[in-house]
Amino acid sequence: MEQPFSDKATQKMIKVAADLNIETVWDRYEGMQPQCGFGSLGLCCRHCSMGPCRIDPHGNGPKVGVCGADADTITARHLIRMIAAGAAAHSDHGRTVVHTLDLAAQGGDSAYQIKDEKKLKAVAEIYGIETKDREVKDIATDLVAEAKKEFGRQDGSIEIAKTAPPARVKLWQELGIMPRSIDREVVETLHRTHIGVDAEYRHIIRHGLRTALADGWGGSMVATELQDILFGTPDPLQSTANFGVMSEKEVNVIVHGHEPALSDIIAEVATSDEMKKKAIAVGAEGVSVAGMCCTANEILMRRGIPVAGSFLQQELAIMTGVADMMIVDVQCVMPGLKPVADCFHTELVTTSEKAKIPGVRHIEFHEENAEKTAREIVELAINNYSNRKSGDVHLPSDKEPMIAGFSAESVYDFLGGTYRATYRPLNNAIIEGRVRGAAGVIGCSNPNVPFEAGHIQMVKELIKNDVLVVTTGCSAISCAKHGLLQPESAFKLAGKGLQEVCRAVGIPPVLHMGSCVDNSRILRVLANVVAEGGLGDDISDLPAAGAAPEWMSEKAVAIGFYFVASGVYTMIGKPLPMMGSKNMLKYLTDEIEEEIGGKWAFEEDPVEAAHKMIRHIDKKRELLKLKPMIYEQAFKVGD
Ligand code: NFS
Ligand code: SF4
Repeated sequence: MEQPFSDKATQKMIKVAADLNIETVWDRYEGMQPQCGFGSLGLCCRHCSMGPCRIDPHGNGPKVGVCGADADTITARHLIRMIAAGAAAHSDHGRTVVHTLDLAAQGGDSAYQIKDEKKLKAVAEIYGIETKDREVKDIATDLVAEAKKEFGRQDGSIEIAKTAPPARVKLWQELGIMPRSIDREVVETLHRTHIGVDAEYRHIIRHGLRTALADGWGGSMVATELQDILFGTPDPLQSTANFGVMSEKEVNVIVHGHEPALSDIIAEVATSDEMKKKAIAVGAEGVSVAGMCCTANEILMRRGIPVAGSFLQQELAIMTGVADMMIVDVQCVMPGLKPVADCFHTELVTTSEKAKIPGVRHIEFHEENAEKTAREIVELAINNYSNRKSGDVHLPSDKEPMIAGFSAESVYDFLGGTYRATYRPLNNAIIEGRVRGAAGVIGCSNPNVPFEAGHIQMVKELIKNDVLVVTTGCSAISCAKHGLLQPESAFKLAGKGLQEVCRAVGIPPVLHMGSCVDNSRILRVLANVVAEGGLGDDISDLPAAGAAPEWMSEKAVAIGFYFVASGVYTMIGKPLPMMGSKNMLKYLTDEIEEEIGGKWAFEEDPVEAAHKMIRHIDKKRELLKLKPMIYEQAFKVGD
């Protein structure tokens, strides 16, 4: 299909797909056109069987559903169900991590250990757990008990959410949106959106905000913090990204999905001497593991495992002909992988008790026997190596080096130096006008826009204008593939002020902060910057913005809403599916700011979107009465 692919490896693989006549996500997207206008505008409802109903936005058709729900109600209900689904996905991931920490705490022959005791203590203290002179396993056991409550508590509030800036917590309490627990808010969303319950769109969105907060400052944060305890808090490290990370001479195992519990063990087992010997016995030089989507980000951040590609590249990875195995767990795994795998020797394996694909081999993974399952899987991959057909091999050699592994903690160390961990230098750089502000550019890729152009063009425009960028998820993978995660990119692409800061501390102008649940790291950084002082007393005071230029998943909707609820100006490309309601549009992109300090913005042109974010950043600089920027800026407000 006609798409300008800026990434050479993808370009080559798209050609392979066309030559072999194998359908990809882009072909299916094209085949789906024209997509339903009612759905795109958020104007259809299937919440009961008096429907389905659809609202006619312009003509003389119905303006309300059979029950009387209007466009405002229908769009709001639909949106907060998206939030609930996204929050559920992130938080269920978090729940698995709690279970894994439980196993590690119990010790015995568990494959998991507590790798970061310092972080264990720090997180335990958030929950008021005594840490002094206590055994690690006892602290962990208490933490597991507290973490479990975050999911099912009936009254009170999510404890870890109280680590937000005090002014923010107070606002949430006043608005009645302090989340009680993850499950409770998700369930209430489903209840409220059942036929004939909540019909007032602002009231519905209010609860959507609460549900989203239960994700960002709840489930996702628990996932990130506990994963750090288990697998280690990331520190900057080097790695590489794109299809070229796979090797023709090695057995290639691709781990795809989201949860690191399995992939971490796979990475360990696959790189063992024992498996290397087995690989040599079948004629390969060893076993190589590469990640896809957020699983990639998880094992990259802590182990430096290379990244094969992002969401839209999953089918193409199989078409390289060298993927001896692709193991998947949950989320963002396309059922469309199966027909592609059928054309190649790739062994596709599902592993989660929650996710199967018809006709695909299922080897169920449970944390209790992690190592055994990992061995079984890696051996299967090794045995599949001899089935590789040389005529099927189309492996592009393209790959890019990168630095990844930034966390709220490592930003501390980096900017402050080893002896003085602090955010002061970052705050000062903003206050003095070297760094204009900060932006989080995150999220998916979507075939409805030119692949990666949204991420890359936006990020380049931001750093050119001295905006420090943090990135996660598939956006981070796109940045990596385009060389933006290298310190040199500061000299080539960043404005002079940002360049100076990057040079002084040796960081790229774009910091990879992990997977999508790790967006909670960005929340933590924002809270730390507020706490450091000099930039207002709430996140909404900061010269900062967020963006998901190519979003597609419900998780992205949940993330966007928790950023808005945290006081952040949040930009996406294609609008949320609610454009059929003028009231909702006005509310979400304007009036809501008055209530919560953050708001949504939609702009499909990534450069223009970056300019809107910069305008917001400048507005905040002005309100804080910060010094003018030291150096001339490429984009000036008023341009
Ligand atoms: Ni995030 Fe990660 Fe990627 Fe989007 Fe999917 S892999 S959890 S949802 S597509 S960024
Ligand atoms: Fe139609 Fe109302 Fe039922 Fe939705 S809930 S399908 S708008 S009758």
